[in-house]
Amino acid sequence: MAAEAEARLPKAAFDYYAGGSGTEWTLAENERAFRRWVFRRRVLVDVSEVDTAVTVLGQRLPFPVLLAPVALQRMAHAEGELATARAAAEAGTTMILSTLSSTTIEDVAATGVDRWFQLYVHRDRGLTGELIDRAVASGYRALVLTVDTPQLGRRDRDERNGFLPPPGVDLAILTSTTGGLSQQTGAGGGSSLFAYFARQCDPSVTWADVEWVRSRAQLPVVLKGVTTAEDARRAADAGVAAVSVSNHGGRQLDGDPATIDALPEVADEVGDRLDVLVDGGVRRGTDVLCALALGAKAVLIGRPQLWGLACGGQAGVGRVLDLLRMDFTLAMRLAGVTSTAAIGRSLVRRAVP
Ligand code: FNR
Ligand code: LAC
Repeated sequence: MAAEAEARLPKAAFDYYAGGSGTEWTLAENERAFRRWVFRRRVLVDVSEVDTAVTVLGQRLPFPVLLAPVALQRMAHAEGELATARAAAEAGTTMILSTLSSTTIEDVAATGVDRWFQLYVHRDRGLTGELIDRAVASGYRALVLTVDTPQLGRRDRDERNGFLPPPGVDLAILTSTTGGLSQQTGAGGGSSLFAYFARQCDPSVTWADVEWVRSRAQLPVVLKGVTTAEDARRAADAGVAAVSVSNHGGRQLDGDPATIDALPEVADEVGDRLDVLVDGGVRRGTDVLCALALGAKAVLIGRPQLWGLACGGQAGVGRVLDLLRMDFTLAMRLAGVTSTAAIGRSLVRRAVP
């Protein structure tokens, strides 16, 4: 699907979606690392019925895949985030809407999808507080604070392309207040998003702000971008409801480990205190199975939803979710596990190099 999406999309849009930071080592490593884990499957288990459901933040999901926050989806398809939201609703899963989305908080809420809101703290705290209030008023169930992005990673593809969304697509939630991306041109012709982030988003965010977000929202807070036991413990102590082990799809610190390799230390540290999620490089049902075996409650997918969206709008995103669900069910059967609760560390081991 990635190849078909590449053929359909303008180069600058595809490069923004597909690309990573620096040498793109972490980007590639996220997918590659799954191949370094192998299964210890069991045999002669009655797998005629398998239960793929999980509970995340107290809510039952039919299978353990959520849609990661992904900015600017209207570059992939005219319906953008609305198509994604409708597909998520149909599949019964949760969509996490990005602060930098190309559709408003309220329009996505109107689809009725189960929804969380991803927050980028802006330098203007009044504006940031208003974003939180809008999400709360529109029925978003959780706030996802992304903590791996004090500044945007340097993405050479976007710099070279002078990345700017096409006319008519911009930061729908923020154009009226910050001017959005179209106001960022002129300064050297690099990535408009890099420039926006540097000007508008706040690199001084600390643990104290986690408490501010939590008290302002009165919603469960999810920290997205934790990769160490130390920060996971701190997150649990700060009272967050969940963390996502994430390196932002290899778009931030190049040299970050693959998230599937960082997952065990986080899950070991706090898996009994909060919901541990993981995102980065999940492409197959077997990747989902591996993530659950290493301690994740569920996974988030980023780029696969974009490829589905570019190839077929709502139906395309729906197809991606269907394929993952079928593939995960198959993987459970072939591994000899009948419920997600029974998936544990003994199901995997490191492959012999
Ligand atoms: C992202 N991601 C992201 N994360 C976030 O917290 N806020 C955002 O606005 C975005 N925007 C965004 C745009 C694009 C084009 C991509 C590819 C990613 C990161 C995303 O939520 C997730 O962490 C990764 O995409 C997961 O990796 P995979 O599934 O893409 O390999
Ligand atoms: C990105 C930002 C928007 O990764 O999170 O492009």
